[in-house]
Amino acid sequence: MSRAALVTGVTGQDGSYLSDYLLDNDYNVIGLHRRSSTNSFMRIQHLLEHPNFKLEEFDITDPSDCSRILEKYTPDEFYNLAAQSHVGTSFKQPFTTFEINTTGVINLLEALKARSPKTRFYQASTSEMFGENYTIGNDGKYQNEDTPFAPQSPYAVAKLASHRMVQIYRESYGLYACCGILFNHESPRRGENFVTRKITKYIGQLLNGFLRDSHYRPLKLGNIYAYRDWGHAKDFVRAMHMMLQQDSPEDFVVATGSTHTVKEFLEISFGLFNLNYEDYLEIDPSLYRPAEVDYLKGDSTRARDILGWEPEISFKDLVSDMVYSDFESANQIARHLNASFGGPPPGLANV
Ligand code: NAP
Ligand code: F7E
Repeated sequence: MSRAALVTGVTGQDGSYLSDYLLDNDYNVIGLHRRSSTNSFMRIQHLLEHPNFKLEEFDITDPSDCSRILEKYTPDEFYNLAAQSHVGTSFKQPFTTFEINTTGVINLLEALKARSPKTRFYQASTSEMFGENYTIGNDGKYQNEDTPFAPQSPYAVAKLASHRMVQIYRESYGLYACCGILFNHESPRRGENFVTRKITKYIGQLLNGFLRDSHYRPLKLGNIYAYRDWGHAKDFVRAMHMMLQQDSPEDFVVATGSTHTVKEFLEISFGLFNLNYEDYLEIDPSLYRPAEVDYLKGDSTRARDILGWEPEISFKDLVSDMVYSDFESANQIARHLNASFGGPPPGLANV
């Protein structure tokens, strides 16, 4: 019989890829999304007619909604991917960030305990919890399950609080609940205000004539010297699923083990078209964060040994997947404008 999985954050990057993956593996997927006055289904448009996919309105900040949904479905697996996931925004909206990323998780844990204690629960924890901390080994600096946490943004503190709450509910009430400490993962479905997608979207617009002449604007970024361990979201959702298939629940670091600066991402992505990013970049100090995480490089030896997880998509392939996808999207819009208006794209600054 097919297993049932509930996925919060289904309209987000990971929720959409995880749904694809679970449906390919014969699950019934119930995607939980918050009500919106506009269409937020862009990333799951292709799933809306799938016979094993269903949507339910849901808000993690409402405890009664968490109880209702778990009582209604008592699913085999529950993936909590809902979050205010932007680190920069968390400095401006610390209360909202806590409400969603911490209180919301407690709402779910309480509902699981009362309504569906046999459900296997996955929590989306993050490498941001390490903050400035790292361990020094033979291959230099890295973070793994033994590296102490030192969060330095409201986002990271909120995620660390929920991370610990999941462990407490696991240890105190015997829930099958675990946390994936995931390092950055990106894709063509990445939100447009994360640095990788901001860069690739800019390149797509530039190459398709949207930034010509009086419509030119530079690419404005903040700190380009931060190191991130960037993987592909498609690889990372497989690890989430693997974590819920173990005999007993455990937390795992999931990372590629390679790290690159934002500057390297710029060099490689612009370099694919023989462009020099320095001709387009403007550093905007207003985009610096009040506190920055300078260096992330994950060691996922435990995930590789115990789960058998390996990333399959390299950093270079990730960058080109994102760049060519944004090139193609901008190109389609340009072609449509050409066909409709009989001329070149009218230099829209922000399509
Ligand atoms: P994302 O694209 O920003 O998606 C976040 C999702 O959460 C969206 O579907 C959003 O819905 C939903 N959401 C926000 N507030 C909600 C609420 N009150 N009730 C119900 N749903 C709500 O994030 P992502 O990149 O897919 O990341 C998935 C999870 O992994 C997040 O928890 C994130 O913090 C964590 N994480 C991500 C990374 C990464 O590199 N991507 C790394 C480590 C951990 P709307 O569409 O309505 O906004
Ligand atoms: O920033 C720098 C910025 O916002 C990466 C989330 O998924 O991964 C993500 O958090 C780096 C930082 O991702 C801009 O200062 C420079 O050093 O793409 P980001 P993040 O903060 O690493 C973790 C693991 C999560 O859990 C989060 O949910 O790039 N940077 N200039 C910029 N960043 C942004 N967003 N915009 C800029 O203009």
